[in-house]
Amino acid sequence: MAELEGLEFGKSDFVLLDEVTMEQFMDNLKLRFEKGRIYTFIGEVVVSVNPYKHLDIYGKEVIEDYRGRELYENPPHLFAVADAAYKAMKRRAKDTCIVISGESGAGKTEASKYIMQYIAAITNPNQRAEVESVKNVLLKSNCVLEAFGNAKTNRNDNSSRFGKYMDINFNFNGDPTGGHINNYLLEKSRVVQQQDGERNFHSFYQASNNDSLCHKAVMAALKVIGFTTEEISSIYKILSTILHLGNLQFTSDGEHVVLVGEDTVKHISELTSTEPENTRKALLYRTVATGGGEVIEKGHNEQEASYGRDAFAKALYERLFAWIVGRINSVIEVKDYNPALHGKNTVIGVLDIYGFEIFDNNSFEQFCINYCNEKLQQLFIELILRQEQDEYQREGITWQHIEYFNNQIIVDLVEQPHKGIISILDEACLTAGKVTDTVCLDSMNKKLGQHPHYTSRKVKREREYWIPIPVHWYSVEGFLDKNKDPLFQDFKRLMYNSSDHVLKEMWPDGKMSITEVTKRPLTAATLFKNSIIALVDKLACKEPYYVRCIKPNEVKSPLLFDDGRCQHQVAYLGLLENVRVRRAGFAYRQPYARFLQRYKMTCEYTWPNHLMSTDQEAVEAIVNQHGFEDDVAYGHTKLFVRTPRTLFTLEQERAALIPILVLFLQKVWRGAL
Ligand code: AOV
Ligand code: MG
Repeated sequence: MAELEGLEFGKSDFVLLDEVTMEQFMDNLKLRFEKGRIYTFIGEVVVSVNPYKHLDIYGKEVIEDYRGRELYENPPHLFAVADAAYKAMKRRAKDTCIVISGESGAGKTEASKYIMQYIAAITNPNQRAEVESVKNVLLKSNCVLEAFGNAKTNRNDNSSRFGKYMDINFNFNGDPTGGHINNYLLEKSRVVQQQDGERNFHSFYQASNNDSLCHKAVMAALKVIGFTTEEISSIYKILSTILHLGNLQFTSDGEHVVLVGEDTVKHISELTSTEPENTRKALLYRTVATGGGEVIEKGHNEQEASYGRDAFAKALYERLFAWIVGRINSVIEVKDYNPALHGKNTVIGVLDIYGFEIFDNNSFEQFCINYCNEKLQQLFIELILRQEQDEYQREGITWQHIEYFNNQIIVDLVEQPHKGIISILDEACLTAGKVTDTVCLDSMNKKLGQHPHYTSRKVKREREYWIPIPVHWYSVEGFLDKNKDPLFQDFKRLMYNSSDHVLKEMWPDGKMSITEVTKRPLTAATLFKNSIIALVDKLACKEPYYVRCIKPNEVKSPLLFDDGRCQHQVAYLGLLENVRVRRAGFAYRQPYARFLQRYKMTCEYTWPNHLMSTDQEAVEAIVNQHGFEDDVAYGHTKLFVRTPRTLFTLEQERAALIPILVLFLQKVWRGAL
């Protein structure tokens, strides 16, 4: 809060700006960043700018400052939001969620970790062993998931290549009893291909030991979580298998495709506990069912063999990752919880997903990631408006409507049944025969050509087409293949027949024979869409808290505030509209009893106790004595305050009175009065 921090640090809540203009917003954001004040409120929303340097603001003492306090009692901080979500959960038995958004490298994952650390620090004061162990697993899971799901990209050295939503369950005491992690679309294409300057997932470098410090930390975390030695060994064998697959080449002897380097096949079969002959066969042939129900083996050509190898490597990694998440879930899942005995089981959800990303060449993965961010933006709009409206209505206060850019139109463009981009992609994937990316794009042009937010263009290189969703261009090349995501059944069967139990467990669908595999699996985009819709439903039924992260520059510098880049983010995150909604409405609201409790000392009619018939009347006495009548509205159960200035004044007065009161009470106690 500006007054708590001093005016030289700018306004701690954007609601306090003299005028809500982009210029004032940016000036304030920049000033605060330059002064090392990376957090600023918009009411209950925290805007965070990545400092790109270590700040000493997350320690034990700071945690204590925020514990159990109200938002406006301390300077803006992630901890304030974490505490608000925790308080709502504990005091009002509400399920809450903290949604962290912002583009790649803006600081979402770091924020989610600080929030989890805060929650861990303020819970379980009695140090009960079973709660401590749950907390430990929850915290350690970050280290493991980052090792396997993060990678260096051109935007972020530790970029999340999967989306993560973690529910933390609490008992009636407010102590964590368990949790559940949902992961969303791991960017598995990275296993076989990375853009210039990027790396594969961290786990590969750790496994080959050029990153031994991190490797040790991951091993320790795996053990704390409860992975067995056998499981850990299987994990690393799978990583080695993938590395060996990368070395496997094919050539042709004129008639057949042959493997270059039989030794590699031997290593792979050893690592996967499969028969070398079966491994060889899966790499060179595929089993197909003919129309007459006959099963034959068909040899690959060179291109098919390489394609099959890559699809296999990607699937191995994807399934390994999903298995790790499932294994962590099996440890943290809440067991034996009896609501009749233990009270309501409440939840805080923390969402840390890959942020908007725009590269020089954007492919299917960026299309999915950005679609997901559009959905979350839509939810933000929905909830911020809906929540405000609901609250005013409930409390009998008139609401003034604010115009937003509603990005529903973009969301529809992507996901609408029969008409949206995903639908058109799926249709192309289901069409028999050879449908190319270009044909699919033609179909999109035909169906979406009139859409105000869709255009396509052909760029220099032949076969390179682009689909734009406002300001984002995507190369359609590879879309169909990534959407179809085929993997020959032979690989699935090979893995299912492995004598490595852990590996086998990851491939239950390898049990099916080729004649049983008739149903077309859902496409990657549709699976992703369904999972994101389910996620949004999950978030929408919880009380949301928001952290909006901003990336100050492209060069990871702690000193540079790139005005253009920052302004762009402020605009598309809708932060200015957010401030307007907060200002048009009432920035702060408090139940009468709580307001009274805190400020009764500032009014002669309410200190030490009031004689009025209701708390509301007593609150009115405080408001009138200070002349704040124009700045407040009285709801059925709460006082609504338009500007934070009112609360600042009361806070200051309270702070000035406390030492006097303490002195007074000491004198009374000593009998001096
Ligand atoms: P992201 O999660 O938003 O990107 P990260 O949380 O990984 O971004 O942050 C990127 C890097 O910025 C971190 O590795 C830190 O070096 C630095 N950083 C972020 N927040 C802080 C902070 N509070 N204090 C100090 N350094 C920080 V992505 O996962 O790419 O969308 O997919
Ligand atoms: Mg991240």
